[in-house]
Amino acid sequence: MKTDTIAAIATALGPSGVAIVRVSGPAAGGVLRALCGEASPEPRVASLLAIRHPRDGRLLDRGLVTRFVGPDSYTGEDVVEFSCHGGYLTPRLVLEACLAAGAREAQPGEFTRRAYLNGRLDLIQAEAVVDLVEGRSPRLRQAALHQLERGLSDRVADLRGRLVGLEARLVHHIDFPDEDDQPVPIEEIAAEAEAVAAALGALARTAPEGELLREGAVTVLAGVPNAGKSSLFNALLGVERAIVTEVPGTTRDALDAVVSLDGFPFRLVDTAGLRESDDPVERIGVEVAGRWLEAADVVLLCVPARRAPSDEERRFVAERAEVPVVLVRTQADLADGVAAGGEVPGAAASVTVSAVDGRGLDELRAALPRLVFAGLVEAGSDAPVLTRARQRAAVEAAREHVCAFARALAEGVPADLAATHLRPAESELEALLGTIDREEVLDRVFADFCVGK
Ligand SMILES: Nc1nc2c(ncn2[C@@H]2O[C@H](COP(=O)(O)OP(=O)(O)OP(=O)(O)O)[C@@H](O)[C@H]2O)c(=O)[nH]1
Ligand SMILES: [Mg+2]
Repeated sequence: MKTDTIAAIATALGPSGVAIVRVSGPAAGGVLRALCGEASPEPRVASLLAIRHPRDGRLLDRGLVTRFVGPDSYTGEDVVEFSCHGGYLTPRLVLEACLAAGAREAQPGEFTRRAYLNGRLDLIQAEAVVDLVEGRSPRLRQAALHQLERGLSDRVADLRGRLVGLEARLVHHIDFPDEDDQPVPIEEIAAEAEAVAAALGALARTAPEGELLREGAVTVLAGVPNAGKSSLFNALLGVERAIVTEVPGTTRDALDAVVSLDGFPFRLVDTAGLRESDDPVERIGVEVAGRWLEAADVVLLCVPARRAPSDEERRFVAERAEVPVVLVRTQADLADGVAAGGEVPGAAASVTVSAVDGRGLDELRAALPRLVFAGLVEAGSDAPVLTRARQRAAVEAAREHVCAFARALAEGVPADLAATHLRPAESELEALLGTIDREEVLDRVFADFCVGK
């Protein structure tokens, strides 16, 4: 198939010092000549050149132009990058000039897709590009950079290699099943299979927290009216987003905003105070709060410090065994910092805070990452993390196949039959890396991209 030449503005549109228009494909050199004349700059050296429209030769801008000769480029093809002035008009004009010179406008993610198809990146790295470009939390950035540096790819490739090794060691058993003196005892093969399954399991267990890095942990502030939810929401955000009044039932609609705590993303949701109400608007607010509570990754149950938690509040905690509920004793400045009523069974943590003098807020900020991202906090920033459902599904499927293989060996199934579980495990990991193409997988991966990447 003949590839065409694509072009796009690779930087965000708007006033900026510099914008980059990127061109990739066999005609990139021709586009460069059409815009900048015959003197072709040395590869990988930025040259200050006049950029002109190919039709009428009018000056569009003067900028740094760099050409890359495939395969030594981002996409693996011939690439030209025009660094022109930013803003609303100049980059658009330079792009139009590239199109007039024979390029066509790139689809979202098309540069990275070409990089993948030309073997410059694997699929995990391609996904990491999206997270690096779009992610807003420092820990997601770290995970994405680690993936881009092949941290996860190397781990996956290593596990796949061990599966291939298992297959190789089985060959002797398959060819000479009845020999007593096997070069590798079957128990040793089974033990290695168990070890690979365990490593896959450990990787899969990073996924729930890894996926939350991309989405933000839904952190719902709940409690009776006037418990101080909106005040706490504002204090954690550092801006007065939510309306605060002494009137119970102030908050109706849920408000949400993302904050970064110790680099981890939390999507704070301020909700209407939980109570029975005759006011239809407030009733809807309470219903909305209920829906957010169902979606919560962690709940901050706000209870004023000056009184003991009520039976209802204790029940609220007891009924939510599946999500961590932090008991937040609010308005501590009104209670001399001493929370009345003590422990509530089932609470994941208890913190006494004041939105007025700020006490306890740092403790709460520190507690949340440890509760929601415990595994990632523990593992440190250099451990491979699965950040996408696609990655989790592949690793879990591979693990199941390896477990089936180990089970088959344990049950005395002949080696050649047991071995049939290994190929599918390998191919799950290959599809994860993208070493075998599955068109629909590619479409899904690259659907997330913006134009110019
Ligand atoms: N002294 C003191 N007052 C607080 C504190 N937090 C909230 N308040 C006051 O308590 C009242 C209720 O605070 P809100 O933050 O609106 O409470 P809420 O839980 O959002 O209330 P609803 O939206 O009605 O459910 C307001 O008068 C606040 O000024 C605090 O830490 N110290
Ligand atoms: Mg409120």
